[in-house]
Amino acid sequence: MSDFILHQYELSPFSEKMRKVLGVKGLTYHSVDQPNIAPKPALTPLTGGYRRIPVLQIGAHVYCDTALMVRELERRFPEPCLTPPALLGAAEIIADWADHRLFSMAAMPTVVALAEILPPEFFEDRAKMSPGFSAEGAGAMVPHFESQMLLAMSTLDAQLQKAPFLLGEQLTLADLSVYHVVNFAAAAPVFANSLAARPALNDWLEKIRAMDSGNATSMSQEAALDIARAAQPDKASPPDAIEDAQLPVGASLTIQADDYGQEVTQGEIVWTRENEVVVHRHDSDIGDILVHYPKQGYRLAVAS
Ligand SMILES: N[C@@H](CCC(=O)N[C@@H](CS)C(=O)NCC(=O)O)C(=O)O
Repeated sequence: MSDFILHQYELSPFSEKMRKVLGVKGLTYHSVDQPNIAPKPALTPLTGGYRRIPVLQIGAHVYCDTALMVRELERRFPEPCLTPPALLGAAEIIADWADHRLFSMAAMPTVVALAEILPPEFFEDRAKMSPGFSAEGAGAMVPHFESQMLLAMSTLDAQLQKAPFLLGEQLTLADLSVYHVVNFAAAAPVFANSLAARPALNDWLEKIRAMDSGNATSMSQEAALDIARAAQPDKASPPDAIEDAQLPVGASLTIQADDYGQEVTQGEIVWTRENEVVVHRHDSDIGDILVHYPKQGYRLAVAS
């Protein structure tokens, strides 16, 4: 029986990134369906506020942000390795570009194209979530993002004419991070047409679509919360924990994404790595939880 619980929803591109990472690793996991708009009453007791998807739960440990989840899975399951050490820095830089910049180009035109299958409150929810996004003005923002995304697709296609994967002969984190965005964007006719005209990009997309997505069994929200209630988090720091003078152990910390979905998690710092911070929180319903965040992409404020 697997210990991994992925809180996700089917249409979520970042969940698709994680499903493919779990597939590369050949892992079995539980999948818990969460809503695609706030509120998320069976998710936020685990995270303390963070509402983005996916979230990885392992007992009473909760991992926010796919960048951190990927590192955690590589650490726990080094074989098969998703990204060889010699390509890791380059792959993480491309992943950061894809998860933020490329995703921001693709998201608006794609959700506008998908409007009919989305809940009526979707645009209002995203307007609250993203500074600069207005529910009424969504349509007007489409042409600019569309043209930016088409340029990016052209660059990706040019690269993939030269090598089967973005960093050469083998699949890495760079591919899966770009893949989840292009795969989602393909739902918009303008991007589907662009793919049809770019065989190298299209073949690469189909190749990754055909790859394994791990072995998922569905789990109810309540069962996942029960697992958190029954588990005790492990507060021991790992061998590569560091002393970060800016983030002293025991201090009260607030954590907030620096882009969109800025709900705050607050807790006491338990340990930190170079690019990870772990806080302890007590939830009145589910008890003690350790929430893990990457440092990159998050505003960290210690209470003075
Ligand atoms: N940087 C985050 C981004 C996650 C993200 O933007 N997820 C989208 C869904 S794919 C989201 O949470 N949208 C709002 C929602 O689903 O409520 C990560 O890598 O996990």
